[in-house]
Amino acid sequence: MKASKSTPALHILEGALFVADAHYPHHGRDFLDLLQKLENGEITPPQLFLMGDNFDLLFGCNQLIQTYNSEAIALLQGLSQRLEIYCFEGNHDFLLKDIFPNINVFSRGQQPVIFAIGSKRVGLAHGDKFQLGWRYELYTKVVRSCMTIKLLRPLERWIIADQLRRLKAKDICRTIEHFEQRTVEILQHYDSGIDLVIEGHYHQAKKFGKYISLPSLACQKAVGVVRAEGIDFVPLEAL
Ligand SMILES: [Mn+2]
Repeated sequence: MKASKSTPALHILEGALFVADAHYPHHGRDFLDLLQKLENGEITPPQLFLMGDNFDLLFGCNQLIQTYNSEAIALLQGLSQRLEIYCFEGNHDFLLKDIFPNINVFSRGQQPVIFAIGSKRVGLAHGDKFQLGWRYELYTKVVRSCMTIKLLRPLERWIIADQLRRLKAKDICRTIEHFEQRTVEILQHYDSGIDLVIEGHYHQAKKFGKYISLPSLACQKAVGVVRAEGIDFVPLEAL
């Protein structure tokens, strides 16, 4: 699917904060700390972009999984009353619209979404949409369905505990070989009028031409901050 050429309606503001792939709580508590700093006014961005997989496992249509993330969920729900928040669902956190009624949530199917930074057209997505093959497509459609999740409810304790154990042990911070070549292929899914593509998912914290792979909060301990119609990678301690 190519990103549409329609005029962008949504603007990304100077100072907007991009947070991706925190994989909370299994790979550090930085996401929770960051939400607390937003809550107490230590950090005051004009907008917050959650680019996916900030929760290591969270989905709607189920109560049990929310109990593992209740602190961060409550903070986000509170923040969303007074801060403009956009959330791009990832492959670890999805079906989030009901959990966060005041956040602008974009499902995988709605991504990429075209925003504007000044005069630039910017495509935003979590990053798990392109270059993955039919098996992943099928898996993702089955798993990200409220009906599937409700049907599996009798097994929820076993499935969730097993998933959490597996995710906790996962090595998520790896440098991808030949990543630049992959970004060329990803960019082919966007129309040529796009000036910039910002994605998470790959945890690379690298820029190749129009393509920006955001830092992972878990791996690089950094976020993206919009400055001068571009995006800078800023270490957490420098925020
Ligand atoms: Mn991901």
